[in-house]
Amino acid sequence: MIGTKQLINGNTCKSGEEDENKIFTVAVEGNIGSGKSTFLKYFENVPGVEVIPEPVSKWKDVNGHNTLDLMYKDANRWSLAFQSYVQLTMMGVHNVNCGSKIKMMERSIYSARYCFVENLYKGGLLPDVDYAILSEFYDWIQSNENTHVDLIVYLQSDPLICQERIQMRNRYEEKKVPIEYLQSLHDLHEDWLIKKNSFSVPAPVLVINTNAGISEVTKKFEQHKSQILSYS
Ligand code: D5M
Ligand code: MG
Repeated sequence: MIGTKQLINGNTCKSGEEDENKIFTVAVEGNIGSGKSTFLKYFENVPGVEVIPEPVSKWKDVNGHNTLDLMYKDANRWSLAFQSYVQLTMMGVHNVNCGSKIKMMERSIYSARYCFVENLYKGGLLPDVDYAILSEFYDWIQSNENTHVDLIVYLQSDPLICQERIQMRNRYEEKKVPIEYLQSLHDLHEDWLIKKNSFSVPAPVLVINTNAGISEVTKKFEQHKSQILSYS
């Protein structure tokens, strides 16, 4: 039956239409500064594709509080709040029924849990109890919500190159992101999506190396376009 479903974060989405009007969902994964925005910008104007960026603007204004900034400034204190909100807002993105044939989302609830939460925990920035709460929340979402993904596009990039790009774009919150943070996030992406030795991979993975400059990387996106569209 088709109806409107009210989500926990206040958004609404159509429910029950999935089989009749199947959307092909692509999650674009990669380190900070790996070229996700460039990739999404490239696909933004492709007919039949709806691009959904990460809900960063929500993270930066939770009733006036910039939780992304708080997390970068004092991860020990703010990671649980921040990651809870990331899971909530990401669940909202998974639930969006955009009405187009292909939905391309920036990251997913999977990378939030398997890369970012894991990184904080391994780095000693997330106490055992906070990690347990986030894991239980994540497991509940997996059992009760639809977070289906059909394809993962993994933008693979050297952490040093990511760092250069982060410095170039000069986002206020990311001023002090150390190379060690990018390296361990990179390793977690590689373990999950390339070596496949950490967490389950929810969809086939298409790997695009994005170490090169923007024009060469854009050419690669162009080359992969028909391949990605043909999956849907
Ligand atoms: O990601 C935008 C910014 O948000 C960047 O500083 C990384 C940060 N981010 C995204 N997801 C998470 C989670 N789950 N935890 C911590 N930080 C996160 P960008 O890579 O620029 O698209
Ligand atoms: Mg981004």
